[in-house]
Amino acid sequence: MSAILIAVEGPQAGDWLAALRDSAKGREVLAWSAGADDLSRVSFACVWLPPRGLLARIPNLKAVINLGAGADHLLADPDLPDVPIARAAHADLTMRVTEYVVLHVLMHHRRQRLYDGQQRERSWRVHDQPAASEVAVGVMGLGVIGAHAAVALAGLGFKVAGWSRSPKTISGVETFHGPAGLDAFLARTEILVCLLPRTRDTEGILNLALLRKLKRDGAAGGAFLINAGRGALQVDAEILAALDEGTLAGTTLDVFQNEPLRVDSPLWSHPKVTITPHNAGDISPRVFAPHVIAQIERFERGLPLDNRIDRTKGY
Ligand code: NDP
Ligand code: OXD
Repeated sequence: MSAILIAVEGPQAGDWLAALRDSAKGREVLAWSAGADDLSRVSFACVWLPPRGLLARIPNLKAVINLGAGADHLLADPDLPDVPIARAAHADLTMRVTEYVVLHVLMHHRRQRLYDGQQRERSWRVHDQPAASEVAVGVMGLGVIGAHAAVALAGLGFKVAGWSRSPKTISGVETFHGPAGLDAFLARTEILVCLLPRTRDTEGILNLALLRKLKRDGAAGGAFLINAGRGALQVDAEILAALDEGTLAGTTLDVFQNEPLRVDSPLWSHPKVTITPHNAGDISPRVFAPHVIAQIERFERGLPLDNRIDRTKGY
């Protein structure tokens, strides 16, 4: 049986190796290390943020499994071999990101940052609280995760819309698509949730001009941004400008241009910014590893990979 190479950057590397070895039914699973030279036994690579050029060094590579949802890092490798690439799309990951989105939409909706500040001052003051049904949430990206998050938010009673590249029909969610649908989507949105992939078309999309198109005079009392898509979608300086001029009343950012976020970034200390360390959704290696092995077995039987990346679309 052909071997699997695993190359994972980050704290989950050991968990991925153990989980894939446990699921591999005796198949050889090699952990990549900088000194590894004989990669000729490898047919499949399971990767998260692998070093540039690594995949090109595997002479008999048949397919790549990206162990995260977004494959932008892989696609940016100029030496990426021309083999099929699948990405992680699984209920475990979808639910984790949905939890994150619901948590932060509710945090802004229920003004939790305001009440946290009051608690520090031992101040007992109640503020007006609109119902969810009065507040318009908009989800950019209606893929596996965005569509699920949109439906969950609609289930809480919010007025939910979504924006995608191609037209969609989702029960309980108003849908917009394409560049032509963007302004109308923004004009009705008070809490904007971004779950877009990073592509040539989406880089820098969360800029001041776009944020100024959001609805500020709605029941939420201002416009809010939650970005759990990719850091390259947001222009940090313009987000800060939007906060300072009142275009945004608050933001939650999980992803950044450069991760980890630099210690001297002004985002850390801005009173209207909530920061999390790209943890909206880390898929569980134990849960996903059996699916990775099943994908590989199906592929060896001649079936196509599920959740294959379309290189022309860039996601
Ligand atoms: P999908 O590929 O399933 O969905 C992507 C969505 O974005 C689709 O609806 C697609 O439209 C839409 N889209 C892409 N390009 C454009 C565009 N130019 N204009 C409008 N819409 C566009 O991805 P997932 O839902 O699985 O994941 C989305 C992203 O979330 C990932 O790429 C990743 O960057 C991020 N992510 C972040 C995590 C975190 O921990 N912060 C965890 C998991 C994911 P269409 O449906 O028409 O193709
Ligand atoms: C991602 C992930 O794409 O964690 O960010 O899956």
